Amino acid sequence: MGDRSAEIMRRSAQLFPGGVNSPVRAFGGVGGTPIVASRGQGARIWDADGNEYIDYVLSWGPLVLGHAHPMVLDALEQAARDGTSFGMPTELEVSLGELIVKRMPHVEMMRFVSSGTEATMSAIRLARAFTGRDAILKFEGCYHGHADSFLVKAGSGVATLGLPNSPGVPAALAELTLTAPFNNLEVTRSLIRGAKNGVAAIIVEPIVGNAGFIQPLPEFLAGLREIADESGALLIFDEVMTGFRIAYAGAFERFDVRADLTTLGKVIGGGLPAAAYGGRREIMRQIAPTGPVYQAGTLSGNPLAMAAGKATLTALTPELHTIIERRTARLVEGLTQTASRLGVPFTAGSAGSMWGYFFHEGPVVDFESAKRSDVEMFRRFFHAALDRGVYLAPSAFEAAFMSAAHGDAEVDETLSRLEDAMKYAHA
Ligand code: KE4
Repeated sequence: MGDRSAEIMRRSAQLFPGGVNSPVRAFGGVGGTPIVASRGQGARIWDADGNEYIDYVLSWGPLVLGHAHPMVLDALEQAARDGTSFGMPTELEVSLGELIVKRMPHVEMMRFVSSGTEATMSAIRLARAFTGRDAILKFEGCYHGHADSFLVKAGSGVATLGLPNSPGVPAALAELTLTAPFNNLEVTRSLIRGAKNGVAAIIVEPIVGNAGFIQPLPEFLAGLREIADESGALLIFDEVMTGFRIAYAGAFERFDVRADLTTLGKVIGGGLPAAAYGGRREIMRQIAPTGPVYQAGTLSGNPLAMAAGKATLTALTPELHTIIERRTARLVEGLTQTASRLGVPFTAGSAGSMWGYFFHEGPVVDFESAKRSDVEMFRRFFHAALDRGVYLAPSAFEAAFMSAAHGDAEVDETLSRLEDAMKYAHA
C-alpha cells in the first residue's frame, strides 16, 4: 500500500470503527490495510497513490455498466440541475418503476427505499402483517442486510469476521428466525411443518452471493415455492444482488419460479442509494397509506438515484446483458483451466454477470461446503492479485461481478495476471 493510502487510513481509523463505513471493506478476511479508492473509469479504479486495478467488486454489485458511465453521468447532471430532493412524487420514480415492472412482471407494485437492508426489513414486516405470523425462515450463509431478524447464521461480512450471530439482537427476535442449509428442501420442509405458529416468509438469495457464489440445485427454488404454497408462507426472493445480474431481469426469468415478494437494490440505483421491495398487488396494498403496515423514508425515490437507475436499466439491453454474460463465462472458464493446469483445487461458476470461485474441488452447494474452501490459499491469491492490479472482493465469502466495460482485452489481461497470482499463491 502506498504512503497516501496509509495516511488516509490512519486518519480514517480515528473516525470510523476499523477505519471503514461498512465492515466488508476492512480486509478483515485477508489481512493488511484496505486500499483507498480515488477514481473509477469503466472497468478500472485507481487508489489514492495512483495505482490502477481492474475492478471485479464494482461497489459490491451496482455498477453493471462500469464506473462513471457517460449515460449515467448525463442523467445525474440533468437530475441534479433540476433539484436533488423533494420528498414529493416525481416522474423519475414512476419511469424507473415502470422499467422494473416491464422486466419483472410479478413485481406488480413496489416501494422504493434507500438500501437493500431497508428493502428486506420492510418485506418481512409486510409478510408478517399479511400472514399474521411472526417466524421467518432464511438459509445459512445468506445475507439479507443488517436488520435484526437477519443476523442469524448470516453470510457476507458477518461470515468473514466469524460473527454469525450479532450481539445486540434480542434473543426473542432471533428465535423467530429459523435457518436451514441452502439447497436442502428436506430440512426446510420439516422446520416449516414444525413451526408452532406457522412461518410468515421464506426468504432466499436465489443464487447465493454472500457465502461465495452458490447456485441452487435444479429443484430447489421450485421446491421452496411448493413449500410456501403448502404452508401459507410468502416466498421472498432477495434479488438485491441477483437482480439485473443473473439474467436480463432476474430469478423469475432464469429459474421460472415466481416469488410473492422481491427485494431489489444495487443495480436499480446505478451506483446511487436506491432499493425497492415489491410483488403481488394484494400484498403491496397493505403498505401505508393504502394499508396499515407502516414504512417511510425522507430520501426514498431520490431523484438522483432514480435517474442513475433509469439510465442504467435503459443502457442494459438484452443484447448487452448477453455480451457481459459471455465474457463472464469466458473469464470463469479461463480461471478454471488455469487452476487445473497448475493443479490448484478450484471450483468456479457464473450466472449472467455474477461469478465466484472457491479453492476447493467442489461441489459447493451450501454454507458448510463453502467453508471447506482453503481460506489461506484465498488470502495469498487475493493479495497476489491486488499486487498485479486486479481488485477482487477481500473475502472468500463474497461473489464477484463483471460490467459492460470489461471488454475482451480486460478479460485477457485479468486471466494472465490471475494465472501469475495463482502460481504465486500455490508455490
Ligand atoms: P445494503 O443494505 O448493503 O444496500 O443491502 C443489503 C443486502 C441485502 N441482500 C443481499 C442479497 C445483499 O447482497 C445485500 C448487501 N450485500 C453486501 C455485500 N455482499 C453489501 C456490501 C456491504 O455490506 O458493504
